[in-house]
Amino acid sequence: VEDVAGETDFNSLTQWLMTNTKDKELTVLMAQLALACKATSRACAKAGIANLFGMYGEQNSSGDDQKKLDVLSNDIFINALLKSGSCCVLVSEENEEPIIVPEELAGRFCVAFDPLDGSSNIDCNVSTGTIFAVYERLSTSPLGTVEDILRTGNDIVVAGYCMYGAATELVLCFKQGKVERFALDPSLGEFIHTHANVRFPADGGKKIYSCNEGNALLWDETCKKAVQHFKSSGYAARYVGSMVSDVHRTILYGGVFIYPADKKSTKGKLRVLYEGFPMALIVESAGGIASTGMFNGSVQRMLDLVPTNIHERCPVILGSPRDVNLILGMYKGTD
Ligand code: AHM
Ligand code: MG
Repeated sequence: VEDVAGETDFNSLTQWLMTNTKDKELTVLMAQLALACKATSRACAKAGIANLFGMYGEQNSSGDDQKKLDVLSNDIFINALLKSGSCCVLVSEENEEPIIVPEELAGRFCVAFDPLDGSSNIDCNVSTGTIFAVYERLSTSPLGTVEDILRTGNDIVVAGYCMYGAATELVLCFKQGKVERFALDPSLGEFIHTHANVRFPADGGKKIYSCNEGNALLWDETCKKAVQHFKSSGYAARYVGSMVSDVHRTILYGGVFIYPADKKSTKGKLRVLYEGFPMALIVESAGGIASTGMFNGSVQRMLDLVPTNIHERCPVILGSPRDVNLILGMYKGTD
């Protein structure tokens, strides 16, 4: 039968998960994560009408002021993950302490997540996103422990992000797998598989550098030099200020995203467990590079870090090999 509008030839996320994941507990977990993304997408879309813009009135684990949507999306993710029966430890940007799931609800997986990243963009209706990393627990005790999640990024089972933009998009990457894109069809309420095996443009793609250049005076000399190089080589500057959007564009168009350490924030701003690691796994799986740049005396592959604190930060340099290697070469003194 001819598919006139191209609207009957599609696969849902549910179909994709059940076909590609043999692990039932993980499939249920992923379905609950997708449900939480849909609920968060709906909350963002109706925020102006439902009086969900603005401050909640408390500070989160890092002393950041919490917005109403930060709190709501955090509740959505925690409830969905607890209900999955698949999790034993949850780490959220919005909770100072890890959540150890009670035995009667507990399963094999640990999830670190930032429920609504890009908080500064919430109230002006610019894109935000959710970022998450799933680990399988190591311990055999009745309850999960924080050690089950304080592990290198190489142990991640699934990494993903959901972007609440002009369209809501879920991007998933299973360990040693490919990067897959799903778009939310709001009328169906379903994520539809739109792109398989997403890869960086082969030639490095568009010449784009993405960073908060307002901090440039605080950067180290190499970072300043690298950005100066991009500017004098015809690169365009693009910076949304939401990591999900900036990384999504970097993967699809090419270029480089940088959030370096600086004189004030000596470990950078972004968090290892629920910002750096999941994005690093997705970027590497799409053929890119994710590094810390010079950090604690050496240039490190991001996924090799071993966090000792659930809210630990690290500098981030990620993107197409063409551009990331140029910066890393400068750090290593070869350029
Ligand atoms: P948040 O978790 O408080 O939202 O902060 C993380 C966000 C990232 O999405 C983004 O890459 C970065 O902070 C932007 O920071 P800045 O406003 O300093 O440029
Ligand atoms: Mg964040």
